[in-house]
Amino acid sequence: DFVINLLKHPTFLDDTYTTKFIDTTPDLFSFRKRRDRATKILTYLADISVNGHPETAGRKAPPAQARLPVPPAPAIESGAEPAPGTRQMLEAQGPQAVADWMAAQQRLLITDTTMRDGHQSLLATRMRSIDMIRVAPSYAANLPQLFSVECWGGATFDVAYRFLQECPWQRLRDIRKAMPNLMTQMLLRASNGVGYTNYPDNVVQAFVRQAAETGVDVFRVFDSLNWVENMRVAMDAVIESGKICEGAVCYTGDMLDPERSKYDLKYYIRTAQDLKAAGAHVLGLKDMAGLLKPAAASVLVRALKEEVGLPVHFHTHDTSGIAGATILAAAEAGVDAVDCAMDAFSGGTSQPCLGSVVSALRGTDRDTGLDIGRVRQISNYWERVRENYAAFESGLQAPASEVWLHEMPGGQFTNLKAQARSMGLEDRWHEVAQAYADVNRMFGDIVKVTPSSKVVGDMALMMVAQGLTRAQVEDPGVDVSFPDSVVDMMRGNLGQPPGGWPEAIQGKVLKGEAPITDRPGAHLPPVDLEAARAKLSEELDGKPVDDEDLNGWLMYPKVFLDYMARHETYGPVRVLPTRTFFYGMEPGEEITAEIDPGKTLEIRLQAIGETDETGEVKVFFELNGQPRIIRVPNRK
Ligand code: BTN
Ligand code: 3PY
Ligand code: ZN
Repeated sequence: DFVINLLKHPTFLDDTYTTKFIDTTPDLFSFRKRRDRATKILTYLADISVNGHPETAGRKAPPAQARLPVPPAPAIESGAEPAPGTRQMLEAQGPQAVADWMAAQQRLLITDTTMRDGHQSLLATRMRSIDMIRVAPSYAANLPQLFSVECWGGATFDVAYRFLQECPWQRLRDIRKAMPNLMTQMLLRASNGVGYTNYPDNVVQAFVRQAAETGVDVFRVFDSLNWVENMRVAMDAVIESGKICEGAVCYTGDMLDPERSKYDLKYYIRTAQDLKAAGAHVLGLKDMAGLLKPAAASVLVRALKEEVGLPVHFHTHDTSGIAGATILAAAEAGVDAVDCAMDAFSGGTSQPCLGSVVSALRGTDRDTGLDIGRVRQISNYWERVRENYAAFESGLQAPASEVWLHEMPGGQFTNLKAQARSMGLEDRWHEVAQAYADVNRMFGDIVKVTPSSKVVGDMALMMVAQGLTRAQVEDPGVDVSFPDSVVDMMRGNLGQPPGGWPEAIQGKVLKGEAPITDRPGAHLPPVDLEAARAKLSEELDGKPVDDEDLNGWLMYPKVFLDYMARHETYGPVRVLPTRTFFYGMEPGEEITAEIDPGKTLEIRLQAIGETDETGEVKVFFELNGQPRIIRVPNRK
């Protein structure tokens, strides 16, 4: 009876809800499930091979020689545990002990951002999980001295569902498992979670709880207007989870410029003290656009260390080309940890070059203790990986001092450029940059980071597209139809900037409507989580809904449901090599894909047939030696 019931269980009858179930229930009825998932993957391969992938159409293709990247061999005996790292310290002693340990280190601690901000800033966030998970054991074995690996959050969450057809929670779980000695780190947009809008408090709390449970150790929490008041819910939830709460102050403006006195040294010290009072274990100094100059870094880091007393973790972007100097200045001034990206994913709008920082500090009193040879091997792997994402390269060809004009976050740069391209404004990029700067001043000189940066970007694109100047937008006599995101921000729904919104522009945008000035979350009723689970289950034809999926849906309802619908058709395409995922297969080509640990599919595409009168194409495969024919529509 038990077996019959299990077989009739919707999870079995309909194997779309596979990944976690399979991971936690090895071998149960695996024959049927494997076959069905394999058919779905063949359907995906047939479709992409015939029609191409919508995301890479018309874009630069990878070089012909781009191979399946091979990670460096772990420098430990096979089966041996990697050397204990920060993760063991956190597990055994808790977050305060890790913070105290940080502050006591003489060496400069390093966070590797390649798996999150690196590709977010260089490749529009398009890196797939398989390319991360395959190298994670090499990180664990070869670089156990790393402080943490930033590999989750920010824009990676929705992009995984939306464009990569994979589950972000599974990515986190797999990385965590493959890298058991290193702390994982995520970027959390405080009350905006990993989205672009304020969520109800209990949704933020549930999300943090789940992220901690699935595998995040360090939460870098920031608010897009530096409003500490709006960070407490998220910070409290992190503290409650027993993980490390890194409260971040975002750096903007030019601290040593008397003309930008809104964001002066006092402002940063005060905000950092507020973050400490709110319970931060570590202070994040988040320079999302790469605006902090070396001289200012010396002053700021020294003052933060002396007057706040928390360990300081510095994050910057190398858009200007000079951020390496800022890191060295911060190191000299006593910063505790810095973010770098592996060489092949560094520079430009990404983080400064990890190997170069390691080399520059070698033999000094801030020597990082990392093995440069092993860093190079891992970077060589990333170099191969990056080649497969040629379609998503759209960044800077050279350093750009223009960053001090527009102050755009590195993570926004490639995205805004792509948005400009889709509006036919690509060759007017420098006008977009100037408009972005104008909008910032018009809004009162604000912190620009997700989501406030997106609002500024929306407004700038609209002004360039419509040929509107700042003076015209501010002129009460000129009728302007503002983007929805601007209206929402002026209503107070992203919170309050220091000094509030400029009244004239706020009044024009809101047309007399009264804004809120307290916390947006205070106006959002809590979500009944169990009712939400039941509703989602109904949307999914009765499938059981676990906490990870529930949290994904609460954050991104439509994106999540679209992902689930495609998963139903195409199965676990996350197991495909990246080149195959984006370009399909050529006749005669053979690939292997590990569908479950130790169980591989050998797939050969034999031939692609003619399109028949119904518009369908037969694609001929061999799957583990057996012929299989898949019919897909020809949409070309
Ligand atoms: C997306 O861009 O919407 C996500 C990628 C998956 C889209 C699938 S790929 C095969 C099929 N062909 C399309 O044009 N869309 C789907
Ligand atoms: C994000 O929120 O995704 C960022 O990278 C902000 O810097
Ligand atoms: Zn960043």
